[in-house]
Amino acid sequence: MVDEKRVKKMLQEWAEYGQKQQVRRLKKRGHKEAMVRKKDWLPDHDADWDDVAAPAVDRVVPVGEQERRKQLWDLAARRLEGDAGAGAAPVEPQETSLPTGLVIEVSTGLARVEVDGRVLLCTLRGAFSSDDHGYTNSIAVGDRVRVALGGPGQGVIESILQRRSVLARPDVFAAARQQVLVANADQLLAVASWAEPGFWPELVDRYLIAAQRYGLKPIICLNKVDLAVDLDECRRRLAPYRDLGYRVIFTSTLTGLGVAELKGALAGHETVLAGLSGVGKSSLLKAIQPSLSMRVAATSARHHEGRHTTTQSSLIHLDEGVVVDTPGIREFGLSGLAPSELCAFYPELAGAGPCRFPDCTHLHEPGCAVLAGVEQGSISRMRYESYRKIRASLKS
Ligand SMILES: Nc1nc2c(ncn2[C@@H]2O[C@H](COP(=O)(O)OP(=O)(O)OP(=O)(O)O)[C@@H](O)[C@H]2O)c(=O)[nH]1
Ligand SMILES: [Mg+2]
Ligand SMILES: [Zn+2]
Repeated sequence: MVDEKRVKKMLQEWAEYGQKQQVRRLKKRGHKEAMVRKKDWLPDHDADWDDVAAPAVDRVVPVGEQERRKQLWDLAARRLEGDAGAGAAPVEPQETSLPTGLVIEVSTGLARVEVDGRVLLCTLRGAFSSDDHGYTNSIAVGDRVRVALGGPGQGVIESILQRRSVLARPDVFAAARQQVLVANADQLLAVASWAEPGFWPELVDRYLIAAQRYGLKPIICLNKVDLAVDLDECRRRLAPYRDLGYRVIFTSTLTGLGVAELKGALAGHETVLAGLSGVGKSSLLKAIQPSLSMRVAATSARHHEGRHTTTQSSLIHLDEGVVVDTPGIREFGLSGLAPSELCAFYPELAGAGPCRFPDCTHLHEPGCAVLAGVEQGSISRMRYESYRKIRASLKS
């Protein structure tokens, strides 16, 4: 039996601990502290603890986040139930002798870490400061960490192993700094759908650019091809990507088309799934591996409500390979990119030949080889239009 009181107390202590650490860190940086609401991480909002003065770490949470946290808590409680009695002995934080774990989910100050096949709810050793590495968060999904085992189902992250890659985006609350979304991935699967929501080349291009900047191998997946007149219609639309050498996989979770090919592409890799809400990322994972318990939007009309089914990045094991299902996000990957640098990420534009002006923006100049290429049809108008839109969105 799970001891509700004990779990509640534990989570409360952790939340308080996390806040104190944050206060200390901010004080160090000389921040003025703002009063905040009670931590909404706490499972019980009526929990009687003081509304202490603490910095505003308690941020506005996205739609569905409350529910997700509740689920996380329920899960934590269930895990504790399962692990109760295992009586894991505390281990001395002797760095190298500590077991290594894989971070599968992160929430403010807490992480779920897989260690030897068990999932532990872990706090972060206070010594971690995000000041040390320039990111606003210390740990991310996909991180390999050393964990000191605590009570049943609990642990403390003592250190983070070196990352082979980082996928980041500007922090929503501190635009000058970056937030690590996923650590250690090697592939990025840009998932789009033919319809509901319709194919959006600009977003695919943003993902391709992000993949290149962060050293991930890009793959494009066009899902819901069952909604197209025929497959040729889809092939024609995506031809510019295939011509550039990108791998494009056409799928339908309804007909099963392309699911085996996608499964093969994910095997042996750690892949970040990126795509608008509703394109079918979770559905594809379920099609690849029916045993997964993914949350899938109930109806295909769901995306019109702007509600996200997947609200936070989480790491999922496939029989072969690992994927990180990210919520429908589009901001990542382009921070710090200057407008003049964008062209380099469009090989067909960069290689169009010399323009009359060496600093040509390829937007309006006379004697522009890119504009000429678009007119002649040697450069895809779809790609060029997305170049214009993305360029307009970049800060010079
Ligand atoms: N017609 C059609 N519908 C699909 C296909 N794949 C998924 N859907 C539907 O699309 C809707 C959204 O699917 P999800 O898998 O929840 O989408 P998601 O990308 O995970 O969305 P978020 O979690 O919000 O980012 C669901 O109603 C699915 O049933 C497909 O191949 N064809
Ligand atoms: Mg999803
Ligand atoms: Zn030009």
